[in-house]
Amino acid sequence: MLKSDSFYSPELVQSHQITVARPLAPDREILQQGIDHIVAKSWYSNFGGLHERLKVALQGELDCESLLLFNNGSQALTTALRALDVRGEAITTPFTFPATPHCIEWAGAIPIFADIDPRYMTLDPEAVEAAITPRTEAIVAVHVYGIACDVDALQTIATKHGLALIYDAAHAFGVRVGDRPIHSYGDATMFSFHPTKLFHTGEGGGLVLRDRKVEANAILQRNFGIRDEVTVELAGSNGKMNEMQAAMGLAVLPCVADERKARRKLVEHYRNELSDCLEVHIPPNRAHVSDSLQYFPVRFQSREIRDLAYDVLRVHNILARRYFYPLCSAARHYASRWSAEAFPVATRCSDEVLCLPMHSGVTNEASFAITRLLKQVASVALEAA
Ligand code: T4K
Repeated sequence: MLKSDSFYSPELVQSHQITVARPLAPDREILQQGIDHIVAKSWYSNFGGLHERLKVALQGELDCESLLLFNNGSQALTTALRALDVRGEAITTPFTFPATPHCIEWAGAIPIFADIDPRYMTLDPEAVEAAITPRTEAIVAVHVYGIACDVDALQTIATKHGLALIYDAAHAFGVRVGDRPIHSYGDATMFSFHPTKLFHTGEGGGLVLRDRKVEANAILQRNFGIRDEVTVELAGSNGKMNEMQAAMGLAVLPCVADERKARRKLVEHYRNELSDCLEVHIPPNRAHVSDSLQYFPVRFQSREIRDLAYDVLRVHNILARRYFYPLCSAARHYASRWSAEAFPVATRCSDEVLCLPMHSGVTNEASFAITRLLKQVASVALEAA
């Protein structure tokens, strides 16, 4: 087996770690103003002025009439499931961050994994339909890497079987399908505002709900079920975004446009340099879906070559990540219910994908080192095959 050491090129070693993600730095002046506001008002959480300002700003940015802010994306997703009263089985993808199935469990429902589409890596509608039982109540689909799911096919299935359709759009901030924003599909869409995301609030999340009654329930769920000083309607959780998070969001939002520009340039570099390297496959996005610029996944022909590429980059101080390996269905908590062979397509994706560093901190030098090293791995791996 090829060893990463044999690819060692001292001149390509980066002087500092190039990580898969780097949080977008806030505008320091706006952040300071936010902190001053919080201290002056002595208002730190529970829907203060900054929370309201961020909500309005994000509604404009994301093109939605109503958006609920949360302390993280996982709370937002769990709240969506609770507000839609999903307690039975919820069909989801094993090719995701563990938060997705965990949220289903936190809401008191049962995650049922189904296989994914080989081209786009999102839930395969046929596999979803095959997984439906009398206990199925929801589909929880993930726009993985910001690649939109087959939204029309999933909606058809959800409507036919009377299921709630919930989207985990943790990776899909600002994505549009044609002229429609991504959250205009399904009953609920969750966004993550974790610092590894294009837009962030330190930790945070957003939730868009189609139905105003469901939204009213989600608002209660987010704040202990409290309606007013003397009325507690239900056993809600604490999902509130606090004022420091909102201050961060207000200071990060104006920087997103420049970050997008830098990421587009990086994507162009990756694409130009890797397009003639057939052993490094760049997964396509669906037609008419805008690029989330969140992750840059590439696929290799086997787990061995992918892991070699991962190791070779590491040796050069470049920390690409194997999102999402291993599959959620293989995690100890879920593995007893699912055989390793149950999801052949997801298994292949999980074995073959490597997410390259994707942020404005990737210098020209680093981006050239990344593509040069990947091409070397690919050509040697090809010879060895
Ligand atoms: N659904 C999906 C599909 C998701 O991907 C996620 C989260 C969720 C739901 C849940 O949303 P949240 O509840 O988190 O809002 C990271 C993130 O922590 C996680 O939010 C994200 N997905 C996942 C894909 O990536 P890890 O375990 O890989 O994080 P970590 O600590 O290894 O960080 C990754 C890289 O980012 C590091 O190499 C360094 C860099 N980094 C990270 C942090 C936190 C920084 O440079 N600065 C930082 O502050 O999960």
